[in-house]
Amino acid sequence: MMLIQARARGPEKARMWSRWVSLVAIAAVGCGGPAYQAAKNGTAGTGGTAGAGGAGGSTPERDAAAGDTGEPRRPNVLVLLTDDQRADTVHALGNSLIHTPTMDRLVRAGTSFTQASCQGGIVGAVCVTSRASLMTGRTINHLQGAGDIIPPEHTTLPELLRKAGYFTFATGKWHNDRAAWIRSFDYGDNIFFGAMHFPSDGGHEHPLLFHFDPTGNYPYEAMFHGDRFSSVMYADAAVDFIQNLPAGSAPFFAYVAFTAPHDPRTPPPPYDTMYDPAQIPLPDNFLPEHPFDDGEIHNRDEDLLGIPRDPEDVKREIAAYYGMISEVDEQMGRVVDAVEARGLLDNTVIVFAADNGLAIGSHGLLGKQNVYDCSVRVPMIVAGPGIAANATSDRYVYLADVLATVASLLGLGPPASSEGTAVLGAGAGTIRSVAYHQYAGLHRGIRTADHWKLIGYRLTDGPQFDRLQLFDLDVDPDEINDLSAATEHQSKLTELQSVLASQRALYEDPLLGN
Ligand SMILES: [Ca+2]
Repeated sequence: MMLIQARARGPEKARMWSRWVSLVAIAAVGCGGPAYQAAKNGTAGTGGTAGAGGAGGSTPERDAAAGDTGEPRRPNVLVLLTDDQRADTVHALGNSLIHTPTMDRLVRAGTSFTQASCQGGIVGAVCVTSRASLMTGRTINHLQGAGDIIPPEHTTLPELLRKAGYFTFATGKWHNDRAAWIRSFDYGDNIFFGAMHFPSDGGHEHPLLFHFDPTGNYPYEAMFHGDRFSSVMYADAAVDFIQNLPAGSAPFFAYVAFTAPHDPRTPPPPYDTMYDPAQIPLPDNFLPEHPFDDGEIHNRDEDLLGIPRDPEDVKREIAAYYGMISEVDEQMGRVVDAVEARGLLDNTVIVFAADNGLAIGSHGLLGKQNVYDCSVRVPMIVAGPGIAANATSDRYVYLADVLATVASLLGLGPPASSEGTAVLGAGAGTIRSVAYHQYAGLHRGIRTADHWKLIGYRLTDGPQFDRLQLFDLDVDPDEINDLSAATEHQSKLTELQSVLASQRALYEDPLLGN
């Protein structure tokens, strides 16, 4: 049901510009920080304040260099986040079927982390946990609850940058509490506070959004239905923000959180017919149903198709999913182009990632409520000044590492609450050799440096795992052949059970058992 009519495009844009200018003025009075003063005065930031993390923050030299001397200054940061995008859906990273020219451009421009992942989910809404982890750099069991609320003591990346003099902007999905959004961002537009664009709420075609509210109240009555596809609404807001940046303003942090390719998978033309379901191959690990009840066989995501899965239905879902990805790729491209058009591309760090993957036919599953690679691995590319171009890394990087990595690239110290590892820049640390994943109270998994994977399923109330799966990812990257019962692999199984126990202890799994 359309609750509120979409607003006209022209007046909306004019209103945005006036709000942005007003906000800069309000913020300048309220904070007096160099970013706001610089934005207000139309000059680059000077004076400087220490970064929130102290070490590595602004220095007089750095800030002097940020003046009108033509010298390089601290880079802008653009985060492009997609929703439920599997790691294997980028053309330049090996998917010959899919069309992703913008993601491919980022692959060529930066470093792709081909084994990046979220750590999993506390509840079915995996997005909540993964986004809280991305924003705060905290590991899965060190969030508040499932991450629904990001408490003030968990400093977010935009909070860190705000304190370092950045002007922070957001558009798109925020699946955590509004107070954390308000703490994090100076400005935003076409803001979606929610989980997904339910068809009954207008779907992707008419997403329920907010304009920026300087009072921070965001009353229900202010919500409006967008009149363009969700990705277009978010790209429009980001492009407008970038195009209207005052000349010489403070560096910006822009968080563009698309809701595609999350279902409902309803790509608009021409993306709705871009992929012919008849030409879509089933994934190698397709199954009509999961080999056993993993405790999560029925939930909203899994019930989108009946069991057993009909191969033709799965092909149609994948075709629509790919259409959604190509559509959001085009909108991402508009944002990158806007940065380039302002002459800022050479001094902007771009992070592209997704919050989690999706099974969509793999293993007989459709959703992300599991710890198979299809669901925990995500695309992650970082491009920008000083970052190796057209490079790949197969290290086990988490979304929780993004905060420390961006801070490292900017010469900032991460906040004390961050637990991630910087994987690029001057502050880069040693990247872990084991990746740990968990889902709710049910699934626990590890991937090891020698490319083995162990998953434990806790399907009863006892402390022990009721079922194990062992995969040799070198020869079986699709996790098809469970070797846990193979006689020749019992020593490996025992070894990995010990590693899994150590990882559960390291990340303080609240369900510690075996
Ligand atoms: Ca998601």
